Amino acid sequence: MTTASGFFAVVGRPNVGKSTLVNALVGVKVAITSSRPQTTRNTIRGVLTLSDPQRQYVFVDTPGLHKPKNSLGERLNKLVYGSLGEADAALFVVDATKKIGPGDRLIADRLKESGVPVVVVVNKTDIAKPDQVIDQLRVAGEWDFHAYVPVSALKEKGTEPIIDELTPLLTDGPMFFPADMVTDQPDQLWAAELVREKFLRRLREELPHSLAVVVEEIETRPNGVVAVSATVYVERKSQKGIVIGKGGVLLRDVGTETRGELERLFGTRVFLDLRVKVEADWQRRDSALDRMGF
Ligand SMILES: Nc1nc2c(ncn2[C@@H]2O[C@H](COP(=O)(O)OP(=O)(O)OP(=O)(O)O)[C@@H](O)[C@H]2O)c(=O)[nH]1
Ligand SMILES: [Mg+2]
Repeated sequence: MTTASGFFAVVGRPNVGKSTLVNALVGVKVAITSSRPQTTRNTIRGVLTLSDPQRQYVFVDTPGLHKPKNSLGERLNKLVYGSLGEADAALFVVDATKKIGPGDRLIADRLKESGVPVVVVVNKTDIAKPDQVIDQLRVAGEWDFHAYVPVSALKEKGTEPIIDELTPLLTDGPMFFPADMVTDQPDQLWAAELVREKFLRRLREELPHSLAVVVEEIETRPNGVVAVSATVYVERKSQKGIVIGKGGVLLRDVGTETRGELERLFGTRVFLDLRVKVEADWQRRDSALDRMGF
């Protein structure tokens, strides 16, 4: 029996819905999402395996491309363009409710240079006016890319035509992942992402950018409980109190919510130990970024 597979990089500006789209395409939550720009900080592979004929689509979620303000931003942008090197095609996500601007045009140019086929995904059609969607398709149409698909990633509407566009771009050959695997992200990274997601959804303004979460250990105890120890890093002492919250309420709520999600994932009781530490200006310091795994 022949099988086919392909790697598809999902790129675009911050907050356009790339991670939401990857989750919708895979059918399982494999990437965290939030209304804060620059939620995604690494490449995350989400895998969709279909049968008759057996074929595998590997979607590579990437950080939003933006003008870098620090070392972290520079590293993230490099990571995105690097992901194009191994991609069979790119999904270029644009927000239907925001006019196409210089940020999108820059990405379009880089995609042209890369030579990979590009499917432009016009997202958030559920909240856009029909005229906005038509306008967006017309303006983006000038780039003359491989295909254009309007979708609502949030409502999981319109994703089927994306798959149809990608199928002819698959290459015959072995599948990269077992058929029941939806991501290759290790539990340790996923647990850290879930903690960060809960903070992103609760914190305002600039603080979300200052947060990083590292899970040091996941250990299954003899009684079956999974013990997870994680450190939440902030950049300044003043931020520590905000992250902990009045009387420790914020930290506790984030812990409870993350624990619930991890218990559903692992199918067993979870003990989550969350600590908060200051790592001064970590977003600018290469040594700190190395240590934190960026
Ligand atoms: N209404 C609506 N909201 C959406 C849709 N897709 C994504 N969103 C929302 O847009 C926000 C950003 O979504 P993400 O998927 O985190 O965006 P992203 O492009 O991955 O963002 P970064 O990782 O920061 O680059 C979240 O609040 C999503 O719920 C959509 O189709 N419709
Ligand atoms: Mg994202």
